[in-house]
Amino acid sequence: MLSKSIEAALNKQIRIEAESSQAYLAMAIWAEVKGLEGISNFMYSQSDEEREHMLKLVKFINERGGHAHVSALKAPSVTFSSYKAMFEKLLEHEIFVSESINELVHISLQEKDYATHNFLQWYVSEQIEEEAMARTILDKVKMIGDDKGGLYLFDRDIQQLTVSS
Ligand code: OFO
Repeated sequence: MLSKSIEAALNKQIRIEAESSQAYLAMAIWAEVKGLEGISNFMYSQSDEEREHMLKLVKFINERGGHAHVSALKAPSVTFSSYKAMFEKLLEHEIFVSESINELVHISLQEKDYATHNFLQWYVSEQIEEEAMARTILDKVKMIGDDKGGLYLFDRDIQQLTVSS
């Protein structure tokens, strides 16, 4: 059985994962409108993954006798000054999510809720992967600079980058 405070903290994380999904959907749409098809497809699948992360939390809360909540979401940014700015925002967001997961892990230990602690380890690993991926992408973007040919190849190749969900 989940304690009320753990249930509330997990529900907060549901909102954060849902907001991540919306933020990445907005990025996918922006990239699509700009004709960056590969980047757009990549962001659509990142958005889907964030929804999976949200659903995993929903199931966990309900299975442990809690009640998962769907709440109002903060509107994401829908335009970006450049695709580099968009990926900077992606890394910034992943760092924010990692901090939120770390805080959850901390609460679960404080309350000696080892089942929740164990469940959260999947999110800890996922965040390591996603932050690393966002950094790799940004390194490539910086290398490309204003080279149009480089952007063309990057847009084609980014579709091969995936993060396991
Ligand atoms: Fe939910 O995985 Fe990153 O944000």
